[in-house]
Amino acid sequence: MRKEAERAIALCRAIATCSEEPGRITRRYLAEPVHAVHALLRARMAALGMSVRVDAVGNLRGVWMGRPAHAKRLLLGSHIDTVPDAGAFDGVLGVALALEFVEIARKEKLAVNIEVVAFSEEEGVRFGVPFLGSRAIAGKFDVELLALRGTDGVSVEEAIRNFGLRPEEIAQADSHPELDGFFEVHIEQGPVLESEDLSIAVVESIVGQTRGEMRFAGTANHAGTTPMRLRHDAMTAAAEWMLAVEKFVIEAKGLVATTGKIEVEPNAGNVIAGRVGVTLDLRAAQDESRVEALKALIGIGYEIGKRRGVSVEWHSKLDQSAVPMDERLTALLGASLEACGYPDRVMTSGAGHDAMVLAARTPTAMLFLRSPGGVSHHPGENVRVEDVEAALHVGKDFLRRFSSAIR
Ligand code: HGY
Ligand code: MN
Ligand code: MN
Repeated sequence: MRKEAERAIALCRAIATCSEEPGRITRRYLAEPVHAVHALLRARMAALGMSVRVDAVGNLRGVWMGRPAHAKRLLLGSHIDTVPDAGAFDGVLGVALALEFVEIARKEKLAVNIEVVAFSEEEGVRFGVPFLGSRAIAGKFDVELLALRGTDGVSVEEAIRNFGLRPEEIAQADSHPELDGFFEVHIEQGPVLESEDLSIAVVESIVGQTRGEMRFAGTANHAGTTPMRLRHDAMTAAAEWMLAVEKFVIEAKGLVATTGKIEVEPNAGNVIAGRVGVTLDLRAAQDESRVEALKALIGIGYEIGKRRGVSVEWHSKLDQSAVPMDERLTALLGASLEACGYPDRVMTSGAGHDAMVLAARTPTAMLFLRSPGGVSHHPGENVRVEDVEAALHVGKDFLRRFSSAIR
């Protein structure tokens, strides 16, 4: 499988050149370079004899009906949007491998029909809310999302129309109950597999996540004439809260929290900050501890605000429960690891994935590949060709088991 593995990595590297920013990989939801990504994937899908369409939220979808319509239908794929200054493999590798699995299904004449999806939006970078692509396929796209606006003032609806799509057709993106399963292959994006010198692992569950913004409103004023004791500085209130978040979460165990983005008004060096917005990304395997921690962190924000004469408001953007993968499908995947001679390592995903949305619609399983250096959401993100080969061997065995398992 070395040739197929190298071909999948080459496709990821080719897609990495499609970026909004020269010299680094940034590809947000329905940005202009996504058209070039679709062109690369369409060419590969056409060569595989797949029928291809782009649905109303921008998911590129290729269907290989290699078997009679009554045969089982498996959805494969991952996302093609990225964070700013990303690596070449987060999401994209899952799409490249999905296309290799179609090639394998054709050669092996497997009794399974396959739909490959390149999800249009998983990261939530452009509009602050993730999983827009997979929500539509899972029939969970809330039309209120169309009104969300990015920092450039463009709404989701306008972004969809600007890309040449029609938001009124979103309901047709729904996969309906035809699906018999969804299988996503993804890099681990963390240090676990590398620390154990393992190529691959089965994902048993995906942690829950809260995303939102804590907004601090103080009093903008002159940096030189305003005595320290008379200030209501939104920036130092936010800074105190960010450090309090870090301290709380380190002591709480089982949680991770990130305050990764800050917006300041008027954002000038000689003006005391009047307004500051800080994002919070809070995750835990147990939903209860995440919800409890969020309550405590909001309370700490209010206490800091009261003491500093700064008003504080929490704005929630996502409250995603932890999601277990499908037991039966995951057992099949575990059997494939064993059959291919790989240790049956099972783990929880600290990263969110489209699989957590599709799991509400169809039995879902995920396979992880080692992340060399444990690096992701960074240009240093990489994969080892032998780990990609391992994923292809195991995926091929999994396809065989899936297509022959009774419905
Ligand atoms: O942020 C995440 O968990 C994923 O990489 N979208
Ligand atoms: Mn990501
Ligand atoms: Mn991802």
